[in-house]
Amino acid sequence: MPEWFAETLHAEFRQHLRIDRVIYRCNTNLQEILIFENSVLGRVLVLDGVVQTTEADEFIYHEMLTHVPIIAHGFARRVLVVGGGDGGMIEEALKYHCLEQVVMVEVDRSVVDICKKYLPTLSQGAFDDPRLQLVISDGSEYVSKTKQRFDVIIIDSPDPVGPAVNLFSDKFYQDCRLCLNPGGVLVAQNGVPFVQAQGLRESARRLSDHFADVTFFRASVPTYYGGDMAFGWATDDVTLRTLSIGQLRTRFSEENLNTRHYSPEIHLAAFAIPPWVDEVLTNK
Ligand code: AG3
Repeated sequence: MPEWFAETLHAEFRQHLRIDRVIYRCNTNLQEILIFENSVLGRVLVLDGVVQTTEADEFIYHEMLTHVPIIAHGFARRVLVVGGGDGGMIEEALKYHCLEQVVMVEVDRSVVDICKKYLPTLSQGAFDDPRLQLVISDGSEYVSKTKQRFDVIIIDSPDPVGPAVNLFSDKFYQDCRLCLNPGGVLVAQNGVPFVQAQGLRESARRLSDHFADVTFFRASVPTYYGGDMAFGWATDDVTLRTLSIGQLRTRFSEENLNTRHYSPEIHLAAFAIPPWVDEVLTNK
């Protein structure tokens, strides 16, 4: 009998993934880590019973949360990644030669060590890039204390259950706002609206208290089941999401990026929000 992994994130609406081989399993002092192999998804990273990423579809999520804000910003030099211990986000961000520094703040050192070893295709050596500064700390504590300033902040958090709730709080968004250079932009994973509408509504309300322009953009990531995922977008510079397709194409081709999901057309389309999601946002 094959063994199955049942995701427990949504009590009434589950997904089951077949475990072809367990690669690694442990409890750190912060969470339970499981890595297993599935013949369709490749290696799957699970934290506290929730799928975080898989070798097969990680590129969609990581490309969208890096290239959309960095291309929209246009001249980012300093990027902060909160979370992202698997290294998928820094791998995408460090593709930009113009980036001088990427600071990654991950709360659990074991996630970094284990992912480097068992999921190397995610980071592809990015942990060795001299432009990376890795900080092992709670992200909310880091942004409340640091004197460093950033052009782009990427919040690559788990869902707002357990320790990650801090990364969705009003105080955290306010501190992030203070860490942004003028013209800076914050993006954040905000769950799947069809199954997590309440969380989306709360994030929209909290972000709107601190930023002039708040919206969401979308991508469909198969293992974050239930429909499109929403990514929070918050900035004081309203022009960042009014770039024309021509401007996006120019910036994209200048960078010579090798992407599988992101394109200038996908970038523009991602900001089209269906009315039922818009309703969640306007009834905040
Ligand atoms: N962090 C986002 C996981 C979200 C899963 N949630 C869900 N299915 N609603 C992923 C970390 C990848 N670097």
